[in-house]
Amino acid sequence: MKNQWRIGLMTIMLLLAAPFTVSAHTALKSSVPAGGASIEAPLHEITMEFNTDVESLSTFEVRNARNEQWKVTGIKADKSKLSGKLEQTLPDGDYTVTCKIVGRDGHPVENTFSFSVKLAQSSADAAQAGGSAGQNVPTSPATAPEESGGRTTPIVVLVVLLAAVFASTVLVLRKRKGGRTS
Ligand SMILES: [Cu+2]
Repeated sequence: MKNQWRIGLMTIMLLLAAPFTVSAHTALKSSVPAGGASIEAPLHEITMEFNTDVESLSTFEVRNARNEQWKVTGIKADKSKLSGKLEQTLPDGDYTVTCKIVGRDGHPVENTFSFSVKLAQSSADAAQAGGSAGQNVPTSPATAPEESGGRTTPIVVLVVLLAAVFASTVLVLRKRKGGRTS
């Protein structure tokens, strides 16, 4: 019987190790502007911070609600940061940033976040003057599936497994206390 417990515990330990390898993937930690933010001042740069270093192949794109792509220049990866400059001031509207990064482990990962622009009236006029001059740079068709739920699954699995480990430990201790040899 003792061996069975040992094998059971070892299996659980191995299963516990699995979620950690999954969560080691590079993921978006924070951004400027933040996801869901409403921007009131003209935006010149977008910066993303990841939980690991990112490779220089990493890139991102900005699209408005009509899926029109806005030009971003000077995209660069610096350690765990990815940034790029906006060539034109974004006029009022909703925007989605899709970053395609290559993490430290070489895995390509895609992250998406959205923000909206609501400029004050005076600067909005200036933005429109600059923005209407050919902002659309359609380079590739929109095939950016969102991958938002990817990180929650390992956590759920982890919690369930921790509960299982706890339960089995309690059972073992109880059996030992009772002095029974099952
Ligand atoms: Cu990975």
